[in-house]
Amino acid sequence: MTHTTPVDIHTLLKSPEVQNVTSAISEAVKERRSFRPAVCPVFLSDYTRAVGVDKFRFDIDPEAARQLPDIIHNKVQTIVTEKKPSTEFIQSYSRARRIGIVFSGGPAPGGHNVIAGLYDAAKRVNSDNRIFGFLVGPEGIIEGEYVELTDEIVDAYRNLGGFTMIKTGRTKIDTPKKMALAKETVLSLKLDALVVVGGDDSNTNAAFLSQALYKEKVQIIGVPKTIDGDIQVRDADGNVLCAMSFGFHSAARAFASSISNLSNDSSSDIKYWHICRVMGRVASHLALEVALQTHANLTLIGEDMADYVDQQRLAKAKAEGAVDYTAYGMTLRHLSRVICNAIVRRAEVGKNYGTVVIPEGILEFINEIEVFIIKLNTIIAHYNSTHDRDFHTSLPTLEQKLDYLGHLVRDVPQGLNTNIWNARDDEVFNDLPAFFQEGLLTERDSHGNFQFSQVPTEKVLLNLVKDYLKILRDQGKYVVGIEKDYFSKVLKQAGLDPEYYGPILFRNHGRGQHLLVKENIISLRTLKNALIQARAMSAEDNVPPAIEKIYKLSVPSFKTQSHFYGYDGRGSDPTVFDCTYTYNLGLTVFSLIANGATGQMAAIRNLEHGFNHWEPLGVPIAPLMRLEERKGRLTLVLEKSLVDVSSPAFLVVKEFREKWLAATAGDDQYRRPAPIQLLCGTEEDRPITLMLNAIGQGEGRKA
Ligand code: FBP
Repeated sequence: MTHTTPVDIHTLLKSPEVQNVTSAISEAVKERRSFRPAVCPVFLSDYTRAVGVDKFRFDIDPEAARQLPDIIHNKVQTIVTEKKPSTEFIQSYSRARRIGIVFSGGPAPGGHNVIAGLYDAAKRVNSDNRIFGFLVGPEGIIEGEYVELTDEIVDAYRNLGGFTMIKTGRTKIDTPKKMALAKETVLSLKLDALVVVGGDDSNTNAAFLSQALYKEKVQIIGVPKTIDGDIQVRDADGNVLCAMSFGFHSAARAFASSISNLSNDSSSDIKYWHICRVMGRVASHLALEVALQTHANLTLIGEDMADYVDQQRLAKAKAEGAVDYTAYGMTLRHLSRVICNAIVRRAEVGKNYGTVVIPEGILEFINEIEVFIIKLNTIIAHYNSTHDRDFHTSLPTLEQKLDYLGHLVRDVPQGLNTNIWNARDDEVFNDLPAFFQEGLLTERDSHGNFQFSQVPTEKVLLNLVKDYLKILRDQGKYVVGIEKDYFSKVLKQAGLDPEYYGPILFRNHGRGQHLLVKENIISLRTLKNALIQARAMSAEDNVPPAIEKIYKLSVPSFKTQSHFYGYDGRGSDPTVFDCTYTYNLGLTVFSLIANGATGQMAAIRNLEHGFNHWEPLGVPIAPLMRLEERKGRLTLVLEKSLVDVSSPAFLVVKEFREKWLAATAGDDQYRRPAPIQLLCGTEEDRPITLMLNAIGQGEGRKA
C-alpha cells in the first residue's frame, strides 16, 4: 500500500505519537517505575529492631566453625517494630552510614528492588546515608569500580528486570590476593556495610568476607538471589527460614508463559513436539513450577530420575540370588525410553504432537553422566593445580583433550586415583557425539560448577529418542491412531465397507475410539501384502486410494522444535510477588545493618501467606555451610536445595502426570498462565510450588 500524500519526515518526527513510540521508555516501563510494592507491617514504623531468637537450631560443621569463628554462633534474628526507641538506639540506628551493594552471579528479576528497598530505608532514616553500587559484580569490589546511587538512578530501575543498574559478574573473591584487594576497596571507601546479592556461592563468599572484615567492623549481609530457586533454608528441626530465593517466580512465569504458547501452537497445527529445556543448573525447581503452571504433556524432574529403581531388574537379580546395583538410578537410554513411551502413547490416540519440559541440569541425575562429570571435574582441577597453564588453554581442541584422557588410561599422574579414567570410561566417552563430549569438557565456572547451560541436553536426549522411535516405527509399534468415525467416513465415501476392511487393517478394530494399524503393516508393500493375504485384493490390483490414505495418516513423522528457556526468563520483569519480596528484602537488609548484624542473610518467612503476614529476618550464613567437593577439593559452601520428591508440589505433579500427558481421546489439559503483568491479587501472587509446599504446615494460608 502506498500513501497518496507523502509525509515530510521532519513533521513526522515531531508528531507526539512518533515521539512516544520511539522513546525507550514504554508505557509499561512508566507504569512499573511508579508501582509501589506493599511493605511488611513491621516496616511501617520508623525503627525496627533485630532480635536474636533461640528457637532455631543448626547442626554446625566443625570446618565451618574453624574457618568462620566470629560468625559461626550468629543466631536467627527476627525484625520487630521498635515502638519506644531509646535515644542511644535512635542515634545508633540513624547515624550516617556508607553502604556498598553488589550483584553476584546470574541476573534474577527483582534485584533492582533490593537496591530500591535498601536505598529508601537508608535515606528515610538519614538523608546523609550513602549507597554505593559496585560495578559488574564482585570484580567491581576487587578493582574498586563503583557508582554512588542517587534518586535518579534508583527511580529509573524500580520494579524493572535485569541487573542493568550496576551489572553483575561471576568473579569469586576466592584467593588471599583478591580478598586483600576487596578489603582495600571496602576500607578505602570507608564502608560500614557491604551487601552481597547472590546465590549459594555468593552467599558463601559473603560469609568469608564477613569473617575477613569482622575486626574492622564492616558488616556483610547476603541476599538470597537465583532464578534456580535452590536457596531454601531450614533449621535443624525443619523450620522454614527462607522458602525461596527471589527471581525464581518471575523466571518460572516467563518460561511458563512461552511454553504455554507453544502448547497452544502445537495443539493447533498438530505436527510438532516442542522440546523445552529450562534453566536451573542442577535442581529441577523451575521445571516443577513450569509443570504446575502449564500442565505440559511431560515434565522430567531430575531428582525423580535419581530416585528411580528398576524393579524388574532388581527382581531378576534377586531370583538369581544377587543384587543388581545398576538397577538404582536411571540411565540415559532408559530416560529416552520414558520420553518415547509418552510420544507413542499420545500418537495412539491421534496426538502426534505435544510439549516436553526438560530441566537444564537433568544429566546431573543420570548415572553414567554424573560419574563422567565428577571424574572430569577432578581431572581438570588436578591438571590446573599441577600445570602452569590451565587445562582449556593448554588443550584447546577436543582432539587434544581426548588424547590427554586416552593417556590417563595407561599413565596416571601423581595425585590422581589410579582408576580415575579407565579403558571402559575412555571407550564409552569416545562413543558419545562430539558436541556432547565438548559439552562435558566445557570450562567450569569460577566456582568450579559444571556449566549445564552450555550443554544442549535436549539434543543428546533427542538423538536417542529419534533412534528408538525409528526402531519402534519399523516394528509397527509407533503409529498414529485413526479416529474410527473418520475411518468409516473415508471408506464409505470411497464406496468401501469399513466393517470389512477394519479387521484386516487394525489390531484393535471394534475396540477403542482410535484404530491402530497392525504391527506387520509398516510400508505400502506390507499393506498390499496384508490385503492380498486377506483376499481383499489381488496382486495385480492397486491398493484402493482410501485405504492408502488411511495408512499414510497412521505413519508418524516425528517433527520436533527445540527451545531453550533461560536467559530470557532471567532478564524478564519481576512479577508482583518478586517486586514486593525484593523491595522488602532491601528494607530487611537496612534493618539488619542498622542493628549491627553481620554474616546474616536477609530473608522473609511466611511468603506463602498474604503480604501482611510476612516476617522479615536475618538467617546466619556460617551455620548453614557444609563441605562439598569443588574443583577437586573439599570446600565450605552453602548447600543447594534440590526438589524433595516427597514434597506436596512434587507429589501433585506426579499424581497429575497421567492426566497432563493426556494420552486419551479428548482434549489436552494445557493450562494458560497469563503473561507477567503488574496485577495484584492474581496468579502472580506467589509461586504455586511455594503454596503447595506450605500445605500441611501450620494453619493454612492467611490472606
Ligand atoms: P545464579 O545461580 O548465579 O543465579 O545463576 C543461575 C543460572 O541462571 C543457571 O540457571 C544457569 O545454569 C547459569 O546461571 C548460567 O550461567 P551463565 O550466566 O554463566 O551462562
